[in-house]
Amino acid sequence: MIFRRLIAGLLMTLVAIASLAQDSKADYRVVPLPERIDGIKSADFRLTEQCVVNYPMGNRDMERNAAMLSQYVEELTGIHLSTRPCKDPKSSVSPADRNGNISLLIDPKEGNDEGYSIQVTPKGVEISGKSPAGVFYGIQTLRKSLPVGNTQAIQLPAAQIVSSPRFSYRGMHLDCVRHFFSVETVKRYIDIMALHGMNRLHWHLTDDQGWRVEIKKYPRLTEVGGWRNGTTLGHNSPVNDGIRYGGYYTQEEIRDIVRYAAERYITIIPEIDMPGHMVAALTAYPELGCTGGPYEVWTLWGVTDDILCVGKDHTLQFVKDVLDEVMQLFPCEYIHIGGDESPRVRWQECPLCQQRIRDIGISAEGKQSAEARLQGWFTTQIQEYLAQHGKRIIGWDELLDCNVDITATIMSWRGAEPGARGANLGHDVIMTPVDPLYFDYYQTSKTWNEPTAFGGCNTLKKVYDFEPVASDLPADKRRHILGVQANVWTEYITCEPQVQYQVLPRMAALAEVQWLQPELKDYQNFKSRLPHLVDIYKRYNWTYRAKSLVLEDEDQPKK
Ligand code: TNX
Repeated sequence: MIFRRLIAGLLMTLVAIASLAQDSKADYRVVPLPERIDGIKSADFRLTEQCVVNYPMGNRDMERNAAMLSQYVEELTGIHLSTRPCKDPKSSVSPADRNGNISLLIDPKEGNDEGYSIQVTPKGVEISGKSPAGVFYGIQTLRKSLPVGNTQAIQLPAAQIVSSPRFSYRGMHLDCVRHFFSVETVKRYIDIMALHGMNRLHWHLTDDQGWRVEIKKYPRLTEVGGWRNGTTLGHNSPVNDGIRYGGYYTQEEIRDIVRYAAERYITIIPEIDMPGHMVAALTAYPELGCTGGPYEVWTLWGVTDDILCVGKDHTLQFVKDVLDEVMQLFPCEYIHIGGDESPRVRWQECPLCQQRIRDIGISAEGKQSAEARLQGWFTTQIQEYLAQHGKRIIGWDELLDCNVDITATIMSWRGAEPGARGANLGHDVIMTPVDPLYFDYYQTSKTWNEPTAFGGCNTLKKVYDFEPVASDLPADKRRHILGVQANVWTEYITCEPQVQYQVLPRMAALAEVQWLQPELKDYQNFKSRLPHLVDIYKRYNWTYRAKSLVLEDEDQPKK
């Protein structure tokens, strides 16, 4: 008996020693899956603390890329890599210097602006891209290929890896109005996006329930509009918690977040929703409404009849003033001006709005009422103003119903059909249909034991299977589909772990929709690669829905 125990103990010790001696191995089959992974018949590259990350001297973006790679490697494996500027790591670093190291390179010959290639040989690792953004995505792939856990050395199999994204717009949205999230939380959301190769954050900053961006010219927007006298309980119940709730981002904080995102090649597109979803602003400045109020920052969810009065020149001036400051804060090409869920009942009764309709000479046409066309006129005014400042607008798909200019980019949310319709008309389009890309919806039909969600059922598989380009969209219209985004409305999402739970791992499925050509997509294969990505989530202490890792009923074809 003792003898058997001794043998068993000895065996276990031997196994432990053997696994210690054996370096852990990287696996390049990450999420999103690179387009090509070609193994090279050669020895592995051995990554240890002796490796240096080379980057081109004088290139600030690449310097940051190198620092981030070093940080990622340390976070996941405990291996510390130092970074080093080189004149040109490809040509002018002596082979001795290049040997045994990782070199980040700009290579104008790379095809896609955001594409990358990774070359691993026993002599070293080279990550190249046409732009620093491409190199960054290569870095993310290398990062995700690493075994998670502290170690001394990692074997990187020799290989040539090449990839580029299918879509140029790869977005996530975050509603910071219905619930307010701290600067740190938003930055972590940006970190999560970066891990998934995404490049646009659509930031919902104003709505009926709060105004969250400091506007110096109109301080009451945040002083008054930033706060509500409670939040409805349950699904829009008559019971209100009566607790004053709110908050806002100062301009300094916004600049800090915009910079943080830009360093991760993520452009933030702010949304200032108009003419509807404006009760917070109306509460602060009641003269902006048709009835003059009084109004109260809304404590319910849904759609209200109180919207901006566009019969008053003052309202247009207000919007332009606000956008002046917003444009200063957000250097991106686009401003999202909302345009959704804008009932026009107040306009029907408002003498000033009716006068406006007569003055500009519009009337009902086809299915569009005069008031619908008034929203089109208002949107065009704002669009032209922004165009004078070199900016373009994005708006929700309701804009298709009110005669807006073709240069407006449409966000298709009420299904995929408006997106196809918009593209056929010649609008650029971003696909973000409720089904399956509303991540505020449940992830399963078995909703017991799930945190309260808006409703619906958008499973991991549904997200994965989403095809953004309608099969009958003519070839010459396909280029109008700029990309894909998932939305996170936060009526029922009150804290950061819940935000993370709603998006993870659905963001992983979305990343493959955004990056992979359809013929490369394979759900079962994706699911086999997912656990490793989840190990990374765990390493960062991010909350995720573990049940989505196992095969669920929802994955099975309907009987
Ligand atoms: C619709 S999507 C909205 C939001 C809600 C969301 C809830 C859109 C343009 N409007 O105001 O928060 O549904 O899922």
